[in-house]
Amino acid sequence: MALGATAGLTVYTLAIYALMASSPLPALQPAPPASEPAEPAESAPAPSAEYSVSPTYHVLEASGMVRERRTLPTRNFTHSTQEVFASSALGAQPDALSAAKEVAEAVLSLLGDAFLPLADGGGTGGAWDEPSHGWRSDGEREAFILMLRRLVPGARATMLTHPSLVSLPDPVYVLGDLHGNYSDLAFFARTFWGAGVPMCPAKILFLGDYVDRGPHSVETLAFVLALATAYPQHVVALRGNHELADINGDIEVYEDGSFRAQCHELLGSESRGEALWTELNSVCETMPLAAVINSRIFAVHGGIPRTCGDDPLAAIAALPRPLSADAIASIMDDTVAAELTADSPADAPAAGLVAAMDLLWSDPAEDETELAAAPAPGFPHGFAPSDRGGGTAVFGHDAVAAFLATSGCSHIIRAHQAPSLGVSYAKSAQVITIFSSSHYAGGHNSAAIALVAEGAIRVMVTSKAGRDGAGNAM
Ligand SMILES: [Mn+2]
Repeated sequence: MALGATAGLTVYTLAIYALMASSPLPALQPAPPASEPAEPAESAPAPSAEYSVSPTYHVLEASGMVRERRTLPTRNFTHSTQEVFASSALGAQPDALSAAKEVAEAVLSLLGDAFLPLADGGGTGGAWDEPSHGWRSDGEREAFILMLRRLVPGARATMLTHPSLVSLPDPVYVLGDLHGNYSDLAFFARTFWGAGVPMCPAKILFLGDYVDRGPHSVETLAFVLALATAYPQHVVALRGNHELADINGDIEVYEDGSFRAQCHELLGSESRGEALWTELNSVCETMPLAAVINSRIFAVHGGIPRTCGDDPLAAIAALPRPLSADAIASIMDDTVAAELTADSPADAPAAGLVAAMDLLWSDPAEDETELAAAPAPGFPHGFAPSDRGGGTAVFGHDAVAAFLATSGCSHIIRAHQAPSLGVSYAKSAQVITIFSSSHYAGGHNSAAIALVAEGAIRVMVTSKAGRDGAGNAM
């Protein structure tokens, strides 16, 4: 495959106004003239030989969530139409996953109907870590908790229907860290799939870090899990390093922003909260670890792995799940990770755990000279220890070039860091960082979303105007 023929992949950055969801979006800039003829899509899907008509239709509520599904009336249909319905893929869905879909839609309906924006909440002028939304009634909050707990087995089963490396065709919306920022997630949902996921032609790929830091970890994770469970063909939720129980359980570090503390708070008691926290972490252990869009765009929370040898995509696809947080934590020690990977990283014992750690934790190196000057045991050429510690890595130009060459990919989209514009470009713009939670940790950063479509990676960012770190309108 011709790596050089990707000049058509262009990147746009547009500012949109986060607080003005109803205003029309600015038009995309016209594409620059291509310097060479566009290469035909490498894996253009074969035209579908036959279409079926969905036997159900969706009734939406005002916020775009599915309120109910109705079956089309049958009396006006011909016999052949009925046969199409009977043979549709929907009808072939296994019962357990079908039941999970119903529960997931109930979770989404409760969030859409009863978890409502506060008049002076974070999204409209409150401080970054203060609630932007609230439950309309205790009864509805309890119903949500009940349905969320009921969702856990189906969410796990649905996650495990995906391989560890998910392949997606474009178009795909890609969102980075959300960190309990329900307000920004709701904004993106309204703006980009406001008519409901089933009517959105693009797939939706979340890059992890749904919990911690922001005020609504439980509801944010619930929204993403429910979307991914209700629409597994449309929505994929990857795991981030905050989907590790030793991180999201650390109340000492994250205090009120801790996912675990927020479970305690939402459920009104530590013991009830612990049960929900444990159950939701059991779903996190089943989340896929990376994705590849059109076999060309590698998408992951942190970065590329140091131990994957000559066929990194196959090695990532082979990573086992469920993958316990304890297993990853067991190697997160500078000396342990170094010993595991010292001689021949791809053959090292627990190379898979090191790969998983890198997928969740690594960053592009900021300083290439430092990277080249400081070889360290356990870090192959192109990699170096990260300031994050615990054996985590940063990767440089050479590591990116090797990964792209062996994987056949042209770009890497990842999250995990909070650029002030919501997006940043590294390693000759081959590594693109997307962060989808504005005002992160009291800062002034914008939130971003990427669209991979039509041979381009387009990025939109929310306006930095709106509120400052102290919650004042700007
Ligand atoms: Mn992260």
